[in-house]
Amino acid sequence: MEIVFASRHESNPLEWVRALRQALPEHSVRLWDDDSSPQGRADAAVVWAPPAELFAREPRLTHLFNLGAGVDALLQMPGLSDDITLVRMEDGGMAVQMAEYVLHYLVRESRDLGRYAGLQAQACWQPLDDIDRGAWTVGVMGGGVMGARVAQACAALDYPVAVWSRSGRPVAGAQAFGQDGLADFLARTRVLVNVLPLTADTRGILSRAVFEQLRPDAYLINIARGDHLVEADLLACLDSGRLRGAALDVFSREPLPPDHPFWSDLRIQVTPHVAGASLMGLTVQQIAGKVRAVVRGEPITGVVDRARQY
Ligand code: NDP
Ligand code: OXD
Repeated sequence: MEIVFASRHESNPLEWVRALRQALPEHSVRLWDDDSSPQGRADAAVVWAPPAELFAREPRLTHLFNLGAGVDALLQMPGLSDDITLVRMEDGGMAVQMAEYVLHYLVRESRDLGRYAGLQAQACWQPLDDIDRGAWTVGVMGGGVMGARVAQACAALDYPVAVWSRSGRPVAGAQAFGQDGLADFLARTRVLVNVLPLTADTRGILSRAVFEQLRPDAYLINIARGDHLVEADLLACLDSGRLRGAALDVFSREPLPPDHPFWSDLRIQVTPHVAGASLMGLTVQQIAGKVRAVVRGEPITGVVDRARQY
């Protein structure tokens, strides 16, 4: 196979190319070159935010290996032919980081650790109430690779956990809800964690209608995509006291513009889309295994269902 590495995101593309060449010595791996004339020789591309000209310049592509789990942006790219098999990253070291991220904010809120920072500033020695773990049900939207790991991590700390997914597939340590169970899922949730893929069905799902069904004093953690969230509804629900706060890793516009109100809102914790980063070693190993399987004519996992959009 000839494989082109075409990512506008990685700061070290040559390192990725080197790692792919090492893992796939029997194949040809090259770096996308903006200046070169049309090549049209690549069979596969390894991508994250690839250049817009990719499909015009490489019309022979049969496989696109995404460096991330979410394929929403790729699916929007003009020129992406239905004939190309789109393969997403399955974990690649991201799931444990997503779990860490959620645990950080879950523990911070449920243990009132943010308030202790305020008390320290006043040199005030004042123990706050003990945690009532049963009152901090975590509701995870999305029970896939990321959602299941997040749910299991929260359950391992004895938080009650509920997971909502399309199929309602069971997740160890959590109560599973299918698509029809959304109202029941929300009614028991205090900390709402979003790890859904962004699709036509899930865009804007983090809205006032959902927030109003949560338990009182609820907290939102969005680590999936910015377009899941209706920003005005979040601000309105924070103002009304319906929500106590939010941790947001992803935004409709990234980077988040400097004048965006989220930056200075003390009820909101902002991070720059870093909740889970695919790790080079694991990622390259996974892609190399799939390339070899494709060449042998064997089926692979992680193939995106274009109709479902994930
Ligand atoms: P998966 O495909 O493994 O899981 C998706 C889950 O969402 C499945 O459980 C699926 O249900 C469920 N789902 C999809 N559509 C619906 C719907 N309409 N209603 C209810 N449930 C639905 O994806 P991953 O867990 O690997 O990744 C999820 C997302 O996390 C990515 O798409 C990406 O946007 C985001 N992400 C963000 C990162 C960051 O750094 N912030 C890092 C990595 C991922 P079912 O099981 O029934 O199919
Ligand atoms: C992903 C991401 O989808 O990092 O993998 O956002």
